[in-house]
Amino acid sequence: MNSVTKKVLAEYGYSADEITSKKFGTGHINSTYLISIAGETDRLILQSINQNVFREPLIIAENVRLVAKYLKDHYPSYLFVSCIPTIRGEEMAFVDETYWRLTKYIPNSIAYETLNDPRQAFEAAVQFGRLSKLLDGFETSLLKPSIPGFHDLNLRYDQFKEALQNAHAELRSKASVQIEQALRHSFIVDYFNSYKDSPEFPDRVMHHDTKISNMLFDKDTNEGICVIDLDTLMAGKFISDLGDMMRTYLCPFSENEPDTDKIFIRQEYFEAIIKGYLKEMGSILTPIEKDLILFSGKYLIYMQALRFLADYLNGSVYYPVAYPEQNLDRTINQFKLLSEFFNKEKVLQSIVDECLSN
Ligand code: ADP
Ligand code: GN1
Ligand code: MG
Repeated sequence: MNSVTKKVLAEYGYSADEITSKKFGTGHINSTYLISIAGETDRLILQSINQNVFREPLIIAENVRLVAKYLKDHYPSYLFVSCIPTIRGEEMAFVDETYWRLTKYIPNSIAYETLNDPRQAFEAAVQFGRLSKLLDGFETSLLKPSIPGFHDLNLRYDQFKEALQNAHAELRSKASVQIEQALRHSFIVDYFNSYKDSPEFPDRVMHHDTKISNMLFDKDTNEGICVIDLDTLMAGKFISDLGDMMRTYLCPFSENEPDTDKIFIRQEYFEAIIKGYLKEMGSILTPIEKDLILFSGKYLIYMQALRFLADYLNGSVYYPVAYPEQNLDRTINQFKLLSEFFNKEKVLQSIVDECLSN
């Protein structure tokens, strides 16, 4: 174990000779370690917070603390993975200029990278929907944005335009087709703006990162256990969570797949997402929100394409890349997914209508 993790665990009262740690998970943002303690069966998850992304990590800690308290008071049996306090009672440990958090490792759990059964999509949609539903009575304005404007499509579009202006000519030229696609789809931003201030399109508590690796499943029964990765738990529109599920569950291959022939929409997964999400959220979504169910997929896929493209044009400073063109390949992947989504729009809307009428 390296000396920093030793120092961090000392903040939680553990001495170096009783712990072993190993790197864990595949997230883009934070570093995660699985910690075992000699003589104990319960294990722990230790994570350093990426401060280039989260400028004020204590905002995350405070948001999670407020939500954990609300859930404990109102729904005591709900499993919510909150931070274990340090021996000084702090939500996060601050060691060598970095914030760390410790949580319980959920035993017998597994997180998947891709889905191979629509039931996984259903379970995940139920779990993410349940979180927002249980927090329907929570005052959303108490939560501070851990990343300001995180899912604001206007901001993401402006950031893309800025990246375009500042990009090296070579990157601009390599991405010329995708830049044109990004500009051509700006009607998605306009469509969002025509609804964004409607009182029937309220802010709700959103997870904001509903990809399948942020859900824990029971290894034996494959039932959803709980959601994890609460860094972006904050106020937002319901299209964020529902849309990111569509973005990441519908295609059998992830955003990292460079072969666009493999990118297509699995209708049965779409139906599973809608059924699972409506099972929880169906009773509280407003009529306008229900009208925007299909739009949520377009919104999120387009936003992620803009984010990958902007990062490519910026020289890949945000998303880690395994090779120089990876963010361009991810952009190409997301635009292919978006075009598949538009191609299937009618049949997808009919699935939504049918689910809403049941
Ligand atoms: P990142 O922000 O880097 O995506 P996550 O919080 O999603 O970090 O954690 C990365 C991975 O670690 C998850 O996909 C999951 O496999 C595992 N993990 C995280 N927290 C837990 C936990 N409490 N119990 C079990 N596994 C966990
Ligand atoms: C990042 O942390 P991770 O890998 O779950 C990103 C998401 C993107 C996702 C794309 C804070 O999520 O918004 O959708 O990558 N998180 C942040 O894979 O930017
Ligand atoms: Mg994650």
